[in-house]
Amino acid sequence: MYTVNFPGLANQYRADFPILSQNINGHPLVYLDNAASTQRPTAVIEELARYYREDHANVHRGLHTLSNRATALFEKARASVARYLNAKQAESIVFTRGTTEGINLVAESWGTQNLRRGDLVVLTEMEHHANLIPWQIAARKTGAILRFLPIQGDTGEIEWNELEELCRQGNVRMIALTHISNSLGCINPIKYVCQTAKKYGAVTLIDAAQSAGHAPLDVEDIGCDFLAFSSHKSCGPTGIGVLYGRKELLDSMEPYQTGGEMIVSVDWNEAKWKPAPHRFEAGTPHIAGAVGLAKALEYLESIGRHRIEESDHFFGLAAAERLRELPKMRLLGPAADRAGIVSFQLGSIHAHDLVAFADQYGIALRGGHHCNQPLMRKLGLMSSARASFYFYNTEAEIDRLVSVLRDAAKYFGE
Ligand code: ALA
Repeated sequence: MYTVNFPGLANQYRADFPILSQNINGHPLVYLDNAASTQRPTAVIEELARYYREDHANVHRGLHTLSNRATALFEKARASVARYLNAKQAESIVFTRGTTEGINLVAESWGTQNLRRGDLVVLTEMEHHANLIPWQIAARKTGAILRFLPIQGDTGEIEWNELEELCRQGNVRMIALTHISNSLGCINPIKYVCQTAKKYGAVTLIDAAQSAGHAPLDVEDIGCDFLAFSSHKSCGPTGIGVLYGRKELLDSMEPYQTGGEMIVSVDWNEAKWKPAPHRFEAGTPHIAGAVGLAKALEYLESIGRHRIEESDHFFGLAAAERLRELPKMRLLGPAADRAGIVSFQLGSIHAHDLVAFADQYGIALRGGHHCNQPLMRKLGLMSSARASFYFYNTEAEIDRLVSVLRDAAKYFGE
């Protein structure tokens, strides 16, 4: 039926997600809001409970057995994340609250220390607010200038050779971009961007919020300086995320927050910081979150990230193919190489109305500007509706989505 084949991971793994087997508003739940947050498998839910039941104490402080056990688990989680990203050292992994905090940390600490008046920070027009506003603030504080690689209409494609042009012309110090766009579903050529940046001595930051739980990521191969992602979009707990940074860069940066456990020594008027990652982890961290995240990454690896990537590819293409059948459908994002994220505008129906209509039939979509206000404005939209898929979704759920949207079009007179 489709030009791509259903990889069928749901047959094997859907049962691992207890939340999916419920009715919403009298209909079986069709969860298509995975770009906002994925669901958790039983293995992660149970690991969190087990940690609190058996191993919890504060980390890096106590000398007692429980504290040592919690510390060992927390540091083991760091090592697991490093392995997952193929980082050379566990010390390159900073635990944060999520992608947003990771990018804020870099923009504030690296940015305000290194950017000078007239330096360029290059972003794309499809950045999430979390990879835009921190740079606006860093630019305001330092006199640096933001430049945006433009997208080409609804497909979101970018002329990547413009990056090299920019690098040739100006003093580009930082290139920060998303790997997978949360609203367009484009997959950006991050390795090419990092290679170009290196040629011109620019530092790179990858927003991997939409890719870390969906595709293989190898920071050595990509060649990035920083990469941030969130656990809750990768089957792990909320409230925890990861910032990968090249160790020498992290060690050259001032702390983002200060307080307990990030210091070597403190006097009344001054303090000395620990090396990275601990200088960036002031206060009691989200220990259970780190333990749960390690379990989530183990779970994803047991499925195979290539298989998840292939599954996303199927859903992105198949959903786009089917949605195109609907009259007055305006689809956003690229035609071919796309992730499992499909945003659209159906006639003149407001995205919020569409989401509310779909919810009555148990379908969870997102509608709004997706934290991409300037992008939506450029596309001439106030908002869009978005279906975002994961490996536990089924082909039948695409059918259900299309059928409910058909009914919505009738209901709203389109
Ligand atoms: N960044 C998340 C999304 O795109 C919340 O929905």
